[in-house]
Amino acid sequence: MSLFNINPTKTASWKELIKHYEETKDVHMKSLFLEDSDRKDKMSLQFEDLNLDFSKNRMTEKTMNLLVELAKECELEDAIEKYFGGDKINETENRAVLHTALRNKDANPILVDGKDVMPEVNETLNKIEAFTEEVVNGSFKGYSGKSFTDVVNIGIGGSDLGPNMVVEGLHFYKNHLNTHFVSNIDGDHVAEVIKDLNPETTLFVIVSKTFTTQETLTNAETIKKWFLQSAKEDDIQYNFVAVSTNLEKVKNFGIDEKNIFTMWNWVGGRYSLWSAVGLSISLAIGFENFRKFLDGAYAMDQHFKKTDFSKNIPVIMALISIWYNNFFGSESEVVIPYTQYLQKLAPFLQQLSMESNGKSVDRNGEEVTYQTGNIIWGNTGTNVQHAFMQLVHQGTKLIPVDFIGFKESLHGNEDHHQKLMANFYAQAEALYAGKTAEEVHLDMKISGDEKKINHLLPFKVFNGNRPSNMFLIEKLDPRSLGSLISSYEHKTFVQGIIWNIYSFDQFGVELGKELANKLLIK
Ligand code: G6Q
Repeated sequence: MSLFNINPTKTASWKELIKHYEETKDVHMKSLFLEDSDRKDKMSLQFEDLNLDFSKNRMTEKTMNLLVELAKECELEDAIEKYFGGDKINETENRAVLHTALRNKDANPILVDGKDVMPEVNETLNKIEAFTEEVVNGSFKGYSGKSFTDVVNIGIGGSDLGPNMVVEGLHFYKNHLNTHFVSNIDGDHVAEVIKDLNPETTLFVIVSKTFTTQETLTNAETIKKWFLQSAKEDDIQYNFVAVSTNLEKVKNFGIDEKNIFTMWNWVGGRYSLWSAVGLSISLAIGFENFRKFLDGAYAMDQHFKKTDFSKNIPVIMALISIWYNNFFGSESEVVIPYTQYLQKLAPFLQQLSMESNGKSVDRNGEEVTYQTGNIIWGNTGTNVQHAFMQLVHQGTKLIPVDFIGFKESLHGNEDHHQKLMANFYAQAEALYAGKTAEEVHLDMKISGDEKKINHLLPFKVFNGNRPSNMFLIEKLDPRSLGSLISSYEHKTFVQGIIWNIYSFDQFGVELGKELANKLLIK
C-alpha cells in the first residue's frame, strides 16, 4: 500500500503553526522557564538509559501540541505501520524499507511480496556469527595458514560510513583484530591503508550492494593486484569475502560462494549497517556485542512504534527539527557528541539525513514549495568549542544543536570526565541564557575603565535563546549506540513523511555515478 500524499502546508495545523510562530517567535526561553517551574521535567523523555531533555527549545506546550497534530494530519501513524510492515514505501524504486527487520526480534513474519523475510535475515545473522567466531578465534585462516590480524572493509557511502562510524564508536570493545576502511577512489587512500599490511594475515571484506560501484571495484582490484604479488589467484578464496546482492559479479571477482554474505534490495545503503554490511563491526567487537547493538536498535524501534507521539523520542526529534527548519527558517543543525569515539557520527548522520531528505519533488511528483532536508554537520565536544561554536553562539544564523553526552567515562578518568561534562552542560546553558549587558558590565567593572567597558560591551553581550536538545546516556556501549542510531533513522523517516517526499531513493547520488562512468568511457 502506498503512503498518503498530503501537502503539509495545506493542513490546518500548519496554518495554525504559522500564526503561532508569529506570536511566539521573539519569546525568550528564559521567560518560558520562569513561567513554568516544571518545564524541564515536562520536556524530558526517558528511554532505557537515555534521557532526552528538549526543554531548551523555543517552543511551548502549545507548539508541541500543534506539531503533534501536524504529524497526525500527515497520517504518520499509518506510515509507521507501512514502514514496519514491509509495504513498498520506497515507491520510486518499488521496494519495501525494512532495515528494522534486520534487528527484529518479534516472532511475527514480515512479508515482502508474500514471502517472510525473517528466515533469511536470521540465516545471514547466523552466518555472520559463525564467521566472526572463526576469524576471531583464529580457525578461519589466510592463504598461508596464518590467523588474521587485520580486516579491511572496502566500500563507499552506505557501505562504509555506518560500519566505519560504529567500529570507531565502539573501539573500547574491540578484540585483537585491527580494522581499516578504504573508500575513496583516491589511490593514495588505498595505498596508505595497505602499505603496512601483511597480505597473509589480512582479511578483505568487499562491501557493495550492487557490486558495480566504481570506487569499490577499483579499490578491490588494486588490492587484489597487490595481494597477488605474494599469493596465487586460488588464494583469493581465503583472504577475500564479500557482502552484496549481486552474487554473479562477486563470484566473477574470484570470491568463493560460501564467503558471500547476502543482503536484500529492501535495505537502503545508508540504513544497511545492521545487515552483513556491518560484518566488519561484528569482526571488530565480536558477534555478542554486534547482537547487543542490534538489540538496542530494536528496543528503540519498539518505542517508536508503540509510544504516543507526544512522548515518542524520534517523533519529537523530527518535530523540533521541522519547527526550526520550516518556521524559523533554520537551514542547518549541528550534532555534537561529547565523546571522541563518536568522531564519525556527523558524517554518518549527514548521509542518513541529507541523502534521505535532500529532495525537492513531493510524493505527487511536483516541485515542493517549502523547505525539506536540512544541512547536518558537527564534530566532537570539546574540540568544537575552540572552533566553530563561535558562530553558533554569536553568528547571525539560528542553528539548533543536539548535544550528546555520557554519564560514565569508559576508561574511568573521573577528572577528565567531570571537566568534559561541565563543558557539555555549559555550552547548552550559554546558548540558552546568553549573557546580558548587566552581566557583562558586572564582569568588567573591576577594570574601572568605564570608557573601555562601554566600547567592548556590545561585543561581549550574548542574546542567548539559541536552542538545543540534550541527550544524556549512561554509557557508550553497543546497546546505547544502537538505540541512538535507530532514533536518528526514525527521525529522518518522520521528517520525510511530513515533508511528503520519498526518503529512500537517491537519484542525486546515482547521477554522479553515471556521469563519472560516461566520462571515463569517452
Ligand atoms: C546509500 C547510497 C550510497 C551507496 C554507495 C555504495 O544509501 O545509495 O551511499 O551506499 O553508493 O553503493 P554500493 O553498496 O552498491 O557499492
